[in-house]
Amino acid sequence: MNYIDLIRQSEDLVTAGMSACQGCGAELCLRRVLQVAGRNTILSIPPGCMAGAGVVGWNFDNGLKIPVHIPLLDNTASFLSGVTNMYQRKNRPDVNIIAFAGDGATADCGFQSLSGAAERGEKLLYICYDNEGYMNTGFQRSSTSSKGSRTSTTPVGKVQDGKSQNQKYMPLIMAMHNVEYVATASPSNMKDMVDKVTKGIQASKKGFAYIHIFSPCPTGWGHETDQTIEVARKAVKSNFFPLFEVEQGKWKLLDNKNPIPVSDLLNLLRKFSHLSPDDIAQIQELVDKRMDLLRKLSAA
Ligand SMILES: Cc1ncc(C[n+]2csc(CCOP(=O)(O)OP(=O)(O)O)c2C)c(N)n1
Ligand code: SF4
Ligand SMILES: [Mg+2]
Repeated sequence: MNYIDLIRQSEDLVTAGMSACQGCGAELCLRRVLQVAGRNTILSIPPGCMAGAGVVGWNFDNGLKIPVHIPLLDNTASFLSGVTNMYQRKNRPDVNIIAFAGDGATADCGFQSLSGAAERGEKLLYICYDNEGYMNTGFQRSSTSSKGSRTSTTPVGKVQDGKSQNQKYMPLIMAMHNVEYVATASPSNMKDMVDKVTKGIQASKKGFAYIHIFSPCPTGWGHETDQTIEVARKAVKSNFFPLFEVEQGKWKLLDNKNPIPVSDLLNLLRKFSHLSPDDIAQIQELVDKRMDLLRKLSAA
């Protein structure tokens, strides 16, 4: 089925009443993931905005139309390892086992259980929605917050100028686990995302699959709620968030030969409004170096 028909015909598995902020990138991506996955799915969402927004269910007011469980912040991948093993034993490989976890739950608190499940080749799809911070608890920095980000724990003032460390680049770390499938995706390139989620689900029948989604957060990043897709698009077009996939060791990179300057993206976000031209030049250099590395890996 082509992309438009798939989205047009598939059921929205999120009930009314979900309370994510207006313009939330993660909410849009969650809906699309579930439209691709369908009803025969078990989802795990650790504490974070997507759990807090009510998708795991509040009273009988809202929730999902499929089984969904909220594990701890640090054990999503090990929790789902048990679930998928149970379904393999019951000879039910048809059930899609999917995690939808924030960057804090993925790159920080849950990193150990994620890395272990990936190395063991557990048959599941782990999706990280990366809004670059602990948004649900008040916009604290995480290890994926970009250098220079203004967050509630890396403020801008006399002592500090936003986050001073570089971002931990999870997609490459996961690719180096040599799992069945790794991809990055963005809501600005929805057809690409839908294709990758489809492939990720197929790969999860054979082993571990990981997708890292760029998830603009208007409330935490400081952009208008109707700019979410524009932010995501500029992140891709500037190579700030490169789109690639690694399928059984085979790399495919969406190469931007003529990227826009990274300042076109940074200027949209109030979390970067304090940056000097020098700071922006440093971020540009980081972005260019990472893209060069990805080009080399995908050419090898
Ligand atoms: C071990 C532990 N520490 C702290 C918390 C409190 N907590 C709940 S949600 C959350 C933020 C999670 O951030 P992330 O995974 O990036 O998801 P987001 O809120 O950004 O969607 C935190 C710190 C917790 N639930 N468990
Ligand atoms: S704080 Fe950000 S990630 Fe969380 S619900 Fe609001 S827009 Fe979405
Ligand atoms: Mg987060």
